[in-house]
Amino acid sequence: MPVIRRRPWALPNSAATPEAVFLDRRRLLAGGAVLAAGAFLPTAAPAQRIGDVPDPSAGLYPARRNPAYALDRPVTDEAVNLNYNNFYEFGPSKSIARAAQALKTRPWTVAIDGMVEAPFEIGIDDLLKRVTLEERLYRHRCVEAWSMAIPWTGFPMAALVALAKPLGSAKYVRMETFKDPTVAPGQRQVWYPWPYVEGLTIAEATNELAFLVTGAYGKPVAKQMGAPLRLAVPWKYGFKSIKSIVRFTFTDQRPRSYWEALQASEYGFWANVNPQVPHPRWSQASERVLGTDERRPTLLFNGYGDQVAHLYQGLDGERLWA
Ligand SMILES: Nc1nc2c(c(=O)[nH]1)N[C@H]1C(S)=C(S)[C@@H](COP(=O)(O)O)O[C@H]1N2
Ligand SMILES: [Mo]
Repeated sequence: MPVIRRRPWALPNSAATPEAVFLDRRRLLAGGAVLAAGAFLPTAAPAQRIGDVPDPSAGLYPARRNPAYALDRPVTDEAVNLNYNNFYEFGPSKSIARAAQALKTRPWTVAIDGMVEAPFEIGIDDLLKRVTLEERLYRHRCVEAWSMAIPWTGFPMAALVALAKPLGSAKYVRMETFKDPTVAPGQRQVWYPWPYVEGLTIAEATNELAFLVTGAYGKPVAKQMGAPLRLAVPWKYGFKSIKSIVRFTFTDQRPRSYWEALQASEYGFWANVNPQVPHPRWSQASERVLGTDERRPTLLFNGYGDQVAHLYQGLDGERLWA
């Protein structure tokens, strides 16, 4: 198996993502491990199996497409999406697809707690029985200035908030990814603030665009893309779209997210896409469209301003864009 090992400082610029560069710097400071940069990757979609058993949700796909969510560009090839991922639990490179196959997605329990009428836990397949799946075509814009367009399958996050029955005093929902260093080698790197955490206001979480993803490309979502349950909030930079969620906590305290804990000066709570507000280390004016040779101008709110701009009225004192 060809595993290419390079020293982080020997990475070609095209492979060294801004986030990875930052982390490599931390790793050097922390004493220097060797980065596995180019792992051997599957090129075809993984079969709809979980270990030795068929995925119990496979029969739910493909779901009916909701035509309200159309694209201004072609859908990104599935093979591109399956082989270029940010999922730091499995390593800091984009080539984590193979490592992510170690994630065990059944049984998978989701906890709903905090400021709710009554906290509960629910298995992913029971949750799938309580909601109606649909397909939506969404743009995805990473803070690193690349983008994809993805046919997600899932259900509106508003449906989960309705099941949770938050108290009137709850203002935010905090989401958490699994934590299991025995399957996720990245989680053995103790200087990262595991588990991965993200948060939204309740108004954001119940906006029609906030989508909980269980599938992509007409089948259960691949592990490297965040199986069995991830978020898609396409008007925000990609790091807000947390993968492999195990907990939703309703709270009146603004959650401190993983990237914010690592580097608050660069990654904040709101992280709405805005081409006119550069990242401290690079421009956000345009984006590299993965799977093409194209660079496209980036759109305000990633093109979703009609649906979400009203959420941010009166918040001018906040750092809304990074
Ligand atoms: N748990 C977890 N969720 C995560 C990440 C991660 O490292 N861990 N990376 C984020 C970032 S930076 C992006 S761009 C998207 C990438 O999703 P994709 O690999 O499906 O394109 O996932 C987001 N969700
Ligand atoms: Mo990202």
